Amino acid sequence: MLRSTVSRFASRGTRVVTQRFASTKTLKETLQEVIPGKQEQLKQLKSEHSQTVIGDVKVENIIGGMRGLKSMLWESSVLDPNEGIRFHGLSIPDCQKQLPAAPGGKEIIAESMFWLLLTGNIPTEAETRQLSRELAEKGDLPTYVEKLIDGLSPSMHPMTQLGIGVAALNHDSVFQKAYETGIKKSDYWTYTLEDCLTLIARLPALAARIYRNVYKYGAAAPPISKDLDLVGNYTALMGYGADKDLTEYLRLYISIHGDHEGGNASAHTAHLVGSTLADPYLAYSAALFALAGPLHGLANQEVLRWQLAMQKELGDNITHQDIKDYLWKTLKSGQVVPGYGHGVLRKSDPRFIALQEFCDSRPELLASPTIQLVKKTYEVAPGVLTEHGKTKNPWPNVDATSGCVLYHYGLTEFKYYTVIFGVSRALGALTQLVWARALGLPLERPKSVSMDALQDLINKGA
Ligand code: CMX
Repeated sequence: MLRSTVSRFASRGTRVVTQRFASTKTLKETLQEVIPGKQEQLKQLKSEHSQTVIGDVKVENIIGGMRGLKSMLWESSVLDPNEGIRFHGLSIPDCQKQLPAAPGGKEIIAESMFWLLLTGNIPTEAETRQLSRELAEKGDLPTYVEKLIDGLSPSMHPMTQLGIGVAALNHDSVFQKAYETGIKKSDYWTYTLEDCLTLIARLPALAARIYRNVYKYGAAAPPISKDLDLVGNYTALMGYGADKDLTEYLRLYISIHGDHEGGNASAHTAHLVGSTLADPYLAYSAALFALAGPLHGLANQEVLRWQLAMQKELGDNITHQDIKDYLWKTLKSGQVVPGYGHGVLRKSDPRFIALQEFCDSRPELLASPTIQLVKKTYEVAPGVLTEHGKTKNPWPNVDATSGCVLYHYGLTEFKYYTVIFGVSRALGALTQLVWARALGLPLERPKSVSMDALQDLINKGA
């Protein structure tokens, strides 16, 4: 049974009527129940342990990009170097078993992952459907953003366009407007949550519009369907709605790539910018520009570029020795092998493994020359990178395969791949933004030192 509620945060006079499944709690109501416990936990940590020492700061932390330095709170996930990511303690296989899928689908969907990240609870089927519906109802882009995006040059990188579009959406930020009118600190999170939901809801329409403008001569997209989940709508808006396998792949990819604790460049940027009380649109657009760097989110397009160049140079029937030689050629020319290595992980990335298992369950993917090359490279690259001796982690990360599967499915425009990552990472980065406001986390402001100041500290034996 459905009943209707009108969101009190409906922006710009638009009445957003959310269909609610009777007896089902909304995401906000669930979160409201969880917040007091976490606030109490933080209060206790502050009052009882503020001065407890949990580690040292070494010179290598300061000059080495703060690797390994435990210096920020991040509630939704923790990354273990050997086990990989866990979302509120759940591994990717746990999530695959427990989180609701789309009707008729098998893979995790963004809504169930977002619910888990935000509340720490597994949503029911009905809660997941209700959230899908709420997002679909909020998913249309305002006309001013459509016009802005349509006015950008198709030759501008899709990630630049995505960042611009997300920043422009802040025109309707309910947090910003409420802040201007003077709201209580304890209410920050409710307005932030409303903005985060609207932003997640609008990302598919924005990202798909960019895709159509850049690659399909601005062809019109179908309307958002109230009966589809977020990713179902995203593929439909891009023009791939009929491809059920691609949609299932993207559901999995977008869910498991949504959060990777807080220190990675995009998540950390969202947290840093959000800590100034910038609204979620501004915080997440900043994160997207961090994601656009080749050592981070752009790696998925780089992997494919590298693989295709290898395929072109080596032709058919590529042997392990051919790949070995090609890897050495890459390394000797001073380049990194894209898709391998990681700032924290020290084993094969479980996200890589989950995507490989998706391929293993589909004969047509196993027969794809691109996927076969990913598999063969995996058999050779860790040995070569170990012999090369530089990287601390010779194993593949998620990007070693993510773009190659998209390529097989006909989504061949690899400059677009990081945009899909950008749709995904919103799940984790925006979750933390809500929690940062609910917990009243302060403005981030670490101490920097010059090399002379560092030398002085060393001399003093500090
Ligand atoms: N190929 C060649 N050299 C590599 C390498 C790779 N795949 N990975 C690391 N190295 C090198 C580093 O460049 C560094 O060299 P220098 O000492 O000359 O600077 C050295 O090995 C040590 O690096 P590290 O401590 O093992 O790794 P970092 O934490 O510095 O970097 C990462 C991590 C991901 C940037 C790096 O492994 C890399 O550039 N990989 C390829 C790009 C890639 O796949 N990025 C996707 C990351 C996934 C994500 O964003 O989530």
